[in-house]
Formats: sequence, structure tokens, C-alpha cells
Amino acid sequence: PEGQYLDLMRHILENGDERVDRTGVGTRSVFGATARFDLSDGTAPIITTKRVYWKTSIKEMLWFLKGGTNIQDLLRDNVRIWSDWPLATYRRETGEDIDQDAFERRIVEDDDFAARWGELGPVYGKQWRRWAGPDGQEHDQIAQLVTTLKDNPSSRRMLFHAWNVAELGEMALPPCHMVYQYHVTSDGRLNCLMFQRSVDVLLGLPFNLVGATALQMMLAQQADLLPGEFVWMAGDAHLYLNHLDQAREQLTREPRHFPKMRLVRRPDSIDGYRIDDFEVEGYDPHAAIKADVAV
Ligand code: THF
Repeated sequence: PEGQYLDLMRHILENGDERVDRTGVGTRSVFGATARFDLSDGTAPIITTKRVYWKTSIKEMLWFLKGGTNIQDLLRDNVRIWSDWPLATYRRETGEDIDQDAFERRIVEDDDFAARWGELGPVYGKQWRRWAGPDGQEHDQIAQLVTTLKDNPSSRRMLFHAWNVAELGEMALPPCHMVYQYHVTSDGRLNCLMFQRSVDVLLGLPFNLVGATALQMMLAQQADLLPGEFVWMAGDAHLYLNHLDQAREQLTREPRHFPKMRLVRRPDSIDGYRIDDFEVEGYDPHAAIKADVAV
């Protein structure tokens, strides 16, 4: 199963189209990628050819689910993966050359500062939980999804979307993983298809796989279903040019068995999950690989 990830990485290295991207770093890119993971025996696609900080990824997913859009909540949970974008905005707009640690400390300690500088705009959490209709009414796509999973599981409309065209301009970044669709089999398995328009294969994809899997497990548990298959699809799948050596290093490594992931508690609702509810067993990764994120 991890072979699908490594094959994609190799394919991009060997055949990717080299071009300049939004960030100026440059990428090698292919268009159209897919992978399938069977979660039915508790296996979770946590990449083993480098250490993946799976708790960080699940904390990020819980933040989306809570409707969060400000990095203060993430930083209070020791998650730093979204700091680069607000930090770049702060430096650009104030001209102050503040370092990341000092910036993050101010966000955590100073609510006014966080409100002014820590906000990412109407990103995932807002669209998932409070999509604003033209009449001002807010739509909770996640609550609606859970209801449909329970009441009408043969529906072909069980999905939620983050690509709110009218609000793209206010977002720090438009959504990468944009749409999640669900499907329930006649024997009570919950399948998920997640589509992302763009994916940073070295840094982002391992996180995105863990997040989507955790979400599928929570939704299945809430709807009294068992996890089934997770189908992943992407548009622009790329390696940043400053990640090529890391990708080559990763490809020299032998993949190991994916670990198992399970929920040790059943909260009353989809809003009740905490990081300690997730237990991963048998995760034995190769060493971490350091890489800079393109902002
Ligand atoms: N932008 C880019 N260029 N790549 C992305 O993966 C990405 N995201 C989110 C939004 N914009 C993106 C941010 N997600 C890391 C992981 C996920 C991120 C951002 C950064 C990262 O640096 N991971 C390191 C360290 C992890 C840690 O310190 O905990 C790693 O080794 O995995 C994709 O959704």
C-alpha cells in the first residue's frame, strides 16, 4: 500500500513537468493521481519511509472540525504547521523582522494580537461548519453529513466542500483538500473519496492521508458503521524543487507495515473528539526527513 505513495513520488521525480509555481520555489508536477487504502481491518495509511507526526495531523483535523480558522488554537495545542502564512503577512505588512518563535508566543499570549494576525480567513473550518448562504443563513456541512449517514446511507449526496468561490479571496490559502465524499455499502462499511486540487507530495500528503483517515474513522463511529476504503485523488501532484534530495533519500528506504489506528472512546457527537481518543499501534517508521515548507 505505501508503494502507491512511493511510486507517485518516483513518477514525479522522473516525469514531472518542471515549472515555476505561486511560491516561486518551483516544482516538478504531474496532473491526476490516485491511491486506494483499505481501512477495514484498522490499518491506517501512516507513511513509514519517514517519521510522520500523526498526532499533529489529527490535531489539525480536530481544529478544522471545531470550525477553527485562527492559528492561536493550533499553537495552544503545539501545532506549528500553519504559522508560516500569518508570519509572512505580518512581516510584509509591518516590516518587522520578527522570528517565528516570538511571533507564535505573541499569538498564544495576546488575544488581540491573535485576532489581528493569527486569522487565516474563511478557510476549512469556516466552510465545513459555517458556510454562509446568500440569505445569511449558515450551513453546517459536517452535521448534515452525519445526519444523512445515519438516516439515508444510500444517498449519493454525502459530501462536503470547501471551495466557496465567493470567499476564496479572503482566505490565506484556498483549500487544497477541497471535497470529501462518502459512500455506505450494504454491509455497513463507510468509504471515503477525498479530492485535492494540489498536493505537496513530500510534506503535505502524509499529513493529508492521516487527517482524512482520522475523519473517516470518526464519521464511521458516529454513524455506527465500520471504516471501509479510502480513495485519494489529486489534481496537481508535485514535488518542490527544494524537496528533490529528500524524495530521493526517501525512495532508498524499504517501506514497513502500516500501523493500526483505533478510537478508544466513543464521544456523544462528532464535536466531542480529542487527540487522546486516537491510539496508533505498531508504527515503526524510518527516521524523520527535514524539509522546508514553501509559503
Ligand atoms: N503549503 C505547502 N507548500 N505544503 C503543504 O503541505 C501545505 N499544507 C498546508 C497548507 N499549505 C501547504 C499546511 N500543512 C508541514 C506539514 C503540513 C503542513 C505544513 C507544514 C511540515 O512542515 N511538516 C514537517 C514537520 C512537522 C512538524 O513539525 O510537526 C514534517 O516533517 O512532516 C498541506 O495541507
